[in-house]
Amino acid sequence: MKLVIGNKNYSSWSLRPWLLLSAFQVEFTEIQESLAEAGIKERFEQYSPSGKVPVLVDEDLIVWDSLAICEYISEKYLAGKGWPEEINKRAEARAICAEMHSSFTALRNEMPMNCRATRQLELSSAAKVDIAQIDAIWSHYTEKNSASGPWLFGQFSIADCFFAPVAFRFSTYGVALSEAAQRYSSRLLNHQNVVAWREAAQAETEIIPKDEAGIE
Ligand SMILES: N[C@@H](CCC(=O)N[C@@H](CS)C(=O)NCC(=O)O)C(=O)O
Repeated sequence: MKLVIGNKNYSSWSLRPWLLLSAFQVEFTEIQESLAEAGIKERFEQYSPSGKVPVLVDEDLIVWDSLAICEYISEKYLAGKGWPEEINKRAEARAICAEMHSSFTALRNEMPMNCRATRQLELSSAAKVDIAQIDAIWSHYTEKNSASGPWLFGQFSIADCFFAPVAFRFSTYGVALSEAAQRYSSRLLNHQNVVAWREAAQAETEIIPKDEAGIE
């Protein structure tokens, strides 16, 4: 099975399925395509009609879009363990992943994932609302599910994979969080596979100017 990803420093969507596969020790081959070099459309379309990464290639099956990829990995390789076991938790986990997938646009636009950088930014009020909402999600679910483990739904799940790129963003731009959200963010950033991703991102040299926001 192959997972096609972009630059680790910048590709927030790629991190999600990469982290799921890595954390659950599912064997896969990583193919990296540059988001900086010319010809993205042609290069990416050799893997999927979406012309975007990530893409999962499993024999003759092609799955694109990070959420669909994580769902497939969970069903095919994890016997559903990518999601919480209990139905209500599973519904909540899906809700916050869907929200992360479709919303928080101001945060996404103003704070591009840039793992290796430390930056200062003037944020819009819309981005501040997004940050407060994510802080509330992290605080609420870690507290509610703390009896079964330290992650959003106790055990590590797709929900944690979906918020790992946000933890990188908060770290890069020095975002102040509540105590509970900061504790969760630090835990996520210290997850061994997240550390491995950041180390690989730091070793990359390509620069994507539009994703270099803020001042050092
Ligand atoms: N909704 C998609 C978004 C994928 C996406 O936008 N990927 C970016 C890289 S992080 C990309 O391939 N950009 C290339 C382009 O848009 O030309 C997902 O969840 O996988």
